[in-house]
Amino acid sequence: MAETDDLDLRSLDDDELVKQMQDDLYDGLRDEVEEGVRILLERGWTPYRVLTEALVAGMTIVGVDFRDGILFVPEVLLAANAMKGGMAILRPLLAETGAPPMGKMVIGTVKGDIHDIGKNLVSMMMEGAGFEVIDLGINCAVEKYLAALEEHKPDILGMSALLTTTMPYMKVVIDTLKQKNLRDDYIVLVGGAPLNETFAEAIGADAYCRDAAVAVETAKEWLARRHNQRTAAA
Ligand code: B1M
Repeated sequence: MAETDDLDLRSLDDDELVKQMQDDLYDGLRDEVEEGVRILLERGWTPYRVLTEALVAGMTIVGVDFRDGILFVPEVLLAANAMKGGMAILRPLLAETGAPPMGKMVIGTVKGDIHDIGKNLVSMMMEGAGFEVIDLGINCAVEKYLAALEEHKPDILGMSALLTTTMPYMKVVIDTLKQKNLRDDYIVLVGGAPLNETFAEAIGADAYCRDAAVAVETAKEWLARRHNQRTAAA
């Protein structure tokens, strides 16, 4: 990818800068990615636009080359670190609504899976939309989800999985909720690149969320639905 030594990012127009940031993300250059994020924000870009058009799009390129054996785990870790640097700048801006909480969500990446970038994005976007989010992190066993549900009493349980080998664990969690007669107490939303709607339905989740923006919309929709059901039943 491109050399960035001595390159003044401020001299680039928006399109060039975004392309350069994607190259820098690919090369794991955290400082440069952070600077790019700051410049785009200064130029009036919304945090969401910076997130999707510069960072997420950059990570998609990394994903393709990882899949094709061009990049390996150490390089992808560096790219992930650069992505997190950019996200850390955007997080407070996305969360800056000041509105009372719309609802509460517990979210975690399932057992056996350490991918957390997508989950972190969902958490950020949900916080930005006014939800209180309890993030359990990665590699979450069913006991961890259950303890958090008991402690925080959220409206929503969110689960993330990025591996075809770990996505079936979501069913373990949902089946355990059913066994304990707790399933109907929560809206269960699932997401992650290898999932789809058919899978979500098959494991008994309420909905599959393609991306973080869809997660926010779906959460709002299901909360409204629950609210209406409860009002009708009262
Ligand atoms: Co991994 N990895 N990885 N990896 N990695 C994938 C997932 C893979 C598809 C790459 C590939 O081959 N193309 C592949 C999985 C193949 C498969 O399962 N069929 C893979 C593999 C094989 C592996 C290892 C096994 C590699 C190895 O060790 N040989 C290993 C597994 C480790 C483990 O988990 N046990 C591994 C390790 C890693 C790194 C540690 C190097 C790193 C993770 C760093 C981190 O997360 N902190 C990494 C990365 C970065 C990736 C790719 C390149 C990028 C993932 C990502 O962050 N995407 C990924 C390739 C890809 O997905 N294209 C890949 C960006 C993110 C914004 O998107 O996570 O999809 P995503 O999240 C989206 C939506 O899916 C949705 O919203 C998010 C935001 O819009 N969403 C939700 C996600 N979770 C949600 C939860 C919700 C709602 C929506 O709840 C309500």
